[in-house]
Amino acid sequence: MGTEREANEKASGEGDASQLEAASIADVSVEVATVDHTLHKICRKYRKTRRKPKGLKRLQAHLLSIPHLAVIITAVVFVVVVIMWSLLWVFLFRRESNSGVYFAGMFRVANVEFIPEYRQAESREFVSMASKIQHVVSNVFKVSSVARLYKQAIISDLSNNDKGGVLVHFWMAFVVPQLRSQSVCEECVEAIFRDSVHSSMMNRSSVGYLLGLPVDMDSILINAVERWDYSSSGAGSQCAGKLYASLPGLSVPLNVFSPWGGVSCHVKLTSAPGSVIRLTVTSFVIEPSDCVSDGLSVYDALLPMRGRILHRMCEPVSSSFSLVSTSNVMLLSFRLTDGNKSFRGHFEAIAEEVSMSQIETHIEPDIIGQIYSPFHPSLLPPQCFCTWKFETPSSALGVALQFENYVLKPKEVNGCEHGWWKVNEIIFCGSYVGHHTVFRIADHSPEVEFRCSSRISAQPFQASYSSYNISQPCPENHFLCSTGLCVEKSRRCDGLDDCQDESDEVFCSRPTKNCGGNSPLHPMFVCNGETDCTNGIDEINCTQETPCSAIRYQCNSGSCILKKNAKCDGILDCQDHSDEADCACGRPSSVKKTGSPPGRERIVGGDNSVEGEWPWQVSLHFSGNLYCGASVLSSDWLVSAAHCFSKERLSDPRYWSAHLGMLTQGSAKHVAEIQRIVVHEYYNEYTFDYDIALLQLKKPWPPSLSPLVQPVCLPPSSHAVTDSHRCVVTGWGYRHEDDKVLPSVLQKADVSIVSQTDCKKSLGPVSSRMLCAGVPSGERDACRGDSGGPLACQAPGGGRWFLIGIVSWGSGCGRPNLPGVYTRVNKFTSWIYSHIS
Ligand code: 4AZ
Repeated sequence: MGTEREANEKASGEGDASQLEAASIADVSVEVATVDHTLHKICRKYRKTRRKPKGLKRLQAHLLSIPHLAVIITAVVFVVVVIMWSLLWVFLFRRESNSGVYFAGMFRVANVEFIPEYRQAESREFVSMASKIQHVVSNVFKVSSVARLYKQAIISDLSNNDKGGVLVHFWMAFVVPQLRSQSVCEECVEAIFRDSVHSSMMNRSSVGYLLGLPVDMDSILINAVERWDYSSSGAGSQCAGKLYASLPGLSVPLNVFSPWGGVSCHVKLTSAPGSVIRLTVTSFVIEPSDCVSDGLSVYDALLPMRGRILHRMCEPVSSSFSLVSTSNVMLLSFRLTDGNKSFRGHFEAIAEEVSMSQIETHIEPDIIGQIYSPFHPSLLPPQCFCTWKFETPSSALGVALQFENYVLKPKEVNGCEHGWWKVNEIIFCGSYVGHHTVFRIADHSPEVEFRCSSRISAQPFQASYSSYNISQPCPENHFLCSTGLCVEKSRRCDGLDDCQDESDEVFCSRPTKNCGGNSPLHPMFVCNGETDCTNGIDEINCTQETPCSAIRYQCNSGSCILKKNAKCDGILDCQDHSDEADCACGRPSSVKKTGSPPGRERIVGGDNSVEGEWPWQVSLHFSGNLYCGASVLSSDWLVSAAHCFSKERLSDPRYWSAHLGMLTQGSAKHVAEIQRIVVHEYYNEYTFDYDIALLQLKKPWPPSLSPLVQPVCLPPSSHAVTDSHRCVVTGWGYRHEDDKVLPSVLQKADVSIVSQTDCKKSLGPVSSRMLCAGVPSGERDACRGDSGGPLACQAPGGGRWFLIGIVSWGSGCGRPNLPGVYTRVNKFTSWIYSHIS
């Protein structure tokens, strides 16, 4: 047991440790030592000992006689075998049966005055206080149920905050036989420490006394950490830095380079109590990698505690942004592999922001002002608070808040994940969306309270406010959308998503085919590839240039044509021919009709597929077991559902493998490792909105796998699926809702697209990013295990297959009038291209 510095010195030799700690503070620049020098020393020593002493020559001749030689060889072999066996036992078997389990923790020692010397781990004051605290922590665990497994506690830092006393940051290590690894779980270790404090609490305060040390029960936090984190800041550290921002607003530069080799590095930032830290990232040059090899994790603590993560950067950053801590400490934990990797930025101490604004709005609704999230434009910290009090000039006028990409919805049973709002005592939850929304408050002097509620830093927001007429929120002849936007009444049921959530396009009567009339033909029939009017006027002039909208095909040149399904249909429609470029997709190899006979139940109500029938189908395995489906988009990208990766271990690409070109489980033509998982930033785990994720393979699959492995075509946003398309859902998921055994052969089931109106009627909260498909009887459907897999549709006449949906959710499987819900892929075309191209 010792302080962090002592532990470092013991492990790496005294000279080495001091060298390592000499890393510059403001400019943490890292160089990896070479072994050349050590090798030269060994060679010189070896040369010196090589000359033989003369008197030994006769003895040598005697020993080299045959009988003696045999005995010597036997003895040497025996000694070597014994040594090898011992080494094997020590390094393999012992290591395999025992493993280290590590924790980082913090607590507050109350009633002790913080002195500035505590900031220096070398100071006498720090060493004395740290050893006292260590003794206390060790004492707790040495008399606990895990005493025999407890190895050591290291006090790494002492800091102070505005609560008074001294905040203790510490590491703990346990050596645990693998069979007993459960006995030192995170909750168990924290409970042991809490119980000790609790049993020594005297009055009603939260402070308990451990060997006379006053510990604040409410401040205790212990998290399990990776061995990597423990050694990065302790014995094995290649780079460590501690920086202190003493003056508010004074910017301290912070640059980290790894020009010559890989580095893991912890940089600790602190500022005066009562302030918070703003870190500005100017640039971060790394390989995009899911933070497995390159990355930066920023913590709202001085040790890498999982519960206190503020932000993770796994991709390069080229445009500057900033983030804010919730107290006066912050930790930057870098992982940088070999190569020219660098971080540039600065940090500063800033005042905590508790804002309260009084805002008066004007009569004219078009006069607007702005409100901003706390610390705007910095990312929102996990804790913040802000109040706005509005006052309109008349009781007939309410307040309208227009957000760019944020929406307020009444709070339901689940907690609020992205902002907690109280508007005149009613609670709303905020979430991020990809469009504008307007939130109207029908009161002339409302009070609006906002609290941050994200687990990690969240996107900032801003809203424009204006007054509006409570009795008539929208101008005359306008329709009020669910997003709060007002659109002209004539735009209702016109086939265009004017409300941005399709609320103007649901509950519409089926449009009439006005083939000969004076009023324009409904856009649903125009240039959808099928002749809806007998006179054919719905399919004329389809390739002539026209103003762009979401339902018109956009050529690479930027110009748009009316033809919705122009992409890869074998006809050159765009003048630049871009509609027929990149069309090596969606064409299965010739299919032998050997699937199971109709009527035999598979998927839910599906049939066996045949080899090469769905060459984009991927089986995604988590820790070796089928977990989800996916579809091939290119030689190194797959697309799947975000909900497959939403929990902690599930988001780690190292646990996943992608099985390609497979018909029967276990017979993949290719198994690929995953480099990176990109989950949509607006994915909502309660509503399953934005349920889409991209997976990048470590290596592209070999072209020789074609045609058994092939991409599916990505639909442009204009893509229209009509009743004459054939849509098929495929996967290795369950064949019945309560089945226990998965099928081994890939299943396929033909389903029909269900209208958004009918789907909302049967399933309720179906967003415009979702699409429903099934059959009225429910006999054909996707189920658990199919998630993330494709719903592919083919135009009549044997065109290419497009990825129209991704299996997302449903109410059970195969139930009548409850279709399956899929992610509506054409809403994500540009999001997908922004990542994969
Ligand atoms: C699931 O749990 C799931 N019937 C997938 C699809 C459907 C239901 C559940 C649709 O992965």
